[in-house]
Amino acid sequence: MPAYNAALTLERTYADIPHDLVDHVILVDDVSRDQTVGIAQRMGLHVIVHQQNKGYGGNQKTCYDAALAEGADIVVMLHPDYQYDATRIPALIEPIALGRVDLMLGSRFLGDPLAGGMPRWKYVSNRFLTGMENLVFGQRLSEYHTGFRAYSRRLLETVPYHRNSDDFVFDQELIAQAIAAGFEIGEIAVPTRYFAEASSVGLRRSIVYGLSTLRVCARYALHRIRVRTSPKLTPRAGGKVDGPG
Ligand SMILES: Nc1nc2c(ncn2[C@@H]2O[C@H](COP(=O)(O)OP(=O)(O)OP(=O)(O)O)[C@@H](O)[C@H]2O)c(=O)[nH]1
Ligand SMILES: [Mg+2]
Repeated sequence: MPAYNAALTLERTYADIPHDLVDHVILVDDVSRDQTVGIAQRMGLHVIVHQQNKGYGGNQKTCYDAALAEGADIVVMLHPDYQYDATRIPALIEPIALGRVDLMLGSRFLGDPLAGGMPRWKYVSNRFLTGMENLVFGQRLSEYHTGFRAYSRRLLETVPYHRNSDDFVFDQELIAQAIAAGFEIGEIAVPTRYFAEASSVGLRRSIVYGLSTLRVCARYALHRIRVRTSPKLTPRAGGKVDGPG
């Protein structure tokens, strides 16, 4: 769980995690200004505290490093803001456990995001960016912008996620890396939940995020047609050697 000011929602989020299936829960705190760390420690989570605010992507880098160091076979990324339904973790990870795909996305767009309270402007921009990404990446996914994902160990060992942005676009860069490395992606439907504590990203940051996402698409396209090879999209040396299935 990449956490930033999650004190009001952390306990609820954690309570929904199926603990018979999930062996280990890591929370990385990105210098929250509230009681996130204290609450997480009291709950007995594996807590890592950043000394400096690194941003959402920087937070995930620490999360995945720690998860791999703990020996995780499958890593689930879950926002601690109770926006995503953690009871869906078994369905989310099943295709990875069965070896069918290496990346799973919990998609709000397979349901009714507007009914779940997604603001209309976010709905429209999500739709637009998802359409562009499908076109460029050659996929048919219903959304790329979810904060509920699962990765196989071999995916995280293969893609050079440390090279990614420390900001929100990290999520899009990781998907581009997965596709460039030839990994299969699957999705399941998850309910949309919007409420005050679950959403802090306003118009300005969303515009930056949208433009950065388009840049990820452009970089991917140039890489694919070999006009400009991108180190970000080149699998790590010493990573997976046998090629994705
Ligand atoms: N590290 C870090 N994390 C942040 C920051 N701002 C938000 N986050 C985290 O990023 C995640 C997404 O931010 P949210 O505010 O939930 O975004 P949202 O408004 O729900 O986004 P949408 O689902 O697109 O509406 C949450 O888990 C936050 O805790 C930040 O400045 N630094
Ligand atoms: Mg949120």
